[in-house]
Amino acid sequence: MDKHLQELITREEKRQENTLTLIPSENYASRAVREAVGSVLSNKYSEGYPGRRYYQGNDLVDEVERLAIERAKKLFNVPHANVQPYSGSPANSAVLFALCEPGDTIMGMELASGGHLTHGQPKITFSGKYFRSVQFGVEGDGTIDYKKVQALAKAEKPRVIIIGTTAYPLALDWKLFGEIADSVGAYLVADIAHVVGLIIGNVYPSPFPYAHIVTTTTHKTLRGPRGAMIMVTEKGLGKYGKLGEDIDRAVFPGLQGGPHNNTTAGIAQALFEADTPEFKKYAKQVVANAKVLAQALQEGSSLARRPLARLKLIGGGTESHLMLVDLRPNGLSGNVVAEALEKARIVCNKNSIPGDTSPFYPSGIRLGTPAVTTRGMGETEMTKIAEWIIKAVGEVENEKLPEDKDGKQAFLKEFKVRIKGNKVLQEIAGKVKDLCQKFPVP
Ligand code: DSN
Repeated sequence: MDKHLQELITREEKRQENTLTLIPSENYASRAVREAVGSVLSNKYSEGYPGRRYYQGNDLVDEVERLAIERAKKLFNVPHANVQPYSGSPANSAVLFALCEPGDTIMGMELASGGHLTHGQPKITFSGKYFRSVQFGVEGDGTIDYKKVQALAKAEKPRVIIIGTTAYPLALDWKLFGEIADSVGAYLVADIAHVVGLIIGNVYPSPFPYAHIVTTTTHKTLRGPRGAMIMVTEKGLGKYGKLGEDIDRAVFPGLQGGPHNNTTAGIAQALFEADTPEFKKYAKQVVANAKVLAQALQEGSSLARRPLARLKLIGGGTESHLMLVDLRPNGLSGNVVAEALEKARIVCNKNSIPGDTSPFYPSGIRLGTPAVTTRGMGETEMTKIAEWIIKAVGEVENEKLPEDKDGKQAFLKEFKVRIKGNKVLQEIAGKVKDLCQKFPVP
């Protein structure tokens, strides 16, 4: 391999080994998944679907794709699955193209309240530009008011209600969303990208009985390759018998060309791994770890400086794999805290909290436990990590981001250099490295 490229990949491998990944959408795929993704299947073109391809030489690719489809159908107990979408956004695009005409009304949860760009974010996304998007947010306490959702659906009569979370820590009431969709004749699309592994482990509510279509990425809590799936439920087929065919046609030839067969193989492998008692144990531990981390962050640490000894969490905690820290009581921005934590080898992401208007300069950080759980960490480690986070936040308690945009950029540039010399962050980084070495990346 080109030495420069080889070196970059090796350094990234070391970075992953020696840091704590707390980004809730990241995880470690098994060696078997990575081998499938790096296999010769990547060399083959296969436009079409198993048994009906536009190229010769696809008998084995057909078997691989059938394996992935059958495993998805069995694991989620659905009558139809498409494993070809390149990732989550293309999967959601395909669903909206299959169900709607341009200008039709779609309804979803705002990005700043924990939804996703593809759920109708206005102005800047296809889902907000090609469709008439209506959105709801969360209440002051960070929870969804389902009565307001019902009223919005009644007033706007959307053709599709698309629901899923990237930064909403609490469990969704899928039954209620199903009833709301049914009451206005809308399709309910559940985007379970973040929580799919938790649903497999029965530690998060399942939308399958209530939604018509379920989409998911395959690389988050599922621990597969970067890809996605679209599943049509019994209820979806009951509403419209040709829904599966319409979804398939929207994916290919509607939006995509040749499927990434190497990714399809990685999905088949990930579904094989997910259909095991070990996977269910991991899923349970992800949520148990998140609850401990959330509680410890809220209770605070004796190691931290006052008054920063506690952190405020949106929604008051978590019922999933993730939590959202509201840094407004600390007068801090997500940018400053995420940067400081990275210096301490704790990798998270700055994140909008409800009411934020700039996703690039938000008032929160998002933390999650899937990756550290995959490494084998448990409650004891979560308590330590919480102490380190609180201590690191304490180190930057006076670092206020200026109001104007140019000032913010200049401040962050200077801060990033200056923070390198912080002794406390260096000390935490050393402890994190020791912990990482005790829990190797699989
Ligand atoms: N980018 C993903 C996340 O981090 O949540 C959502 O698609």
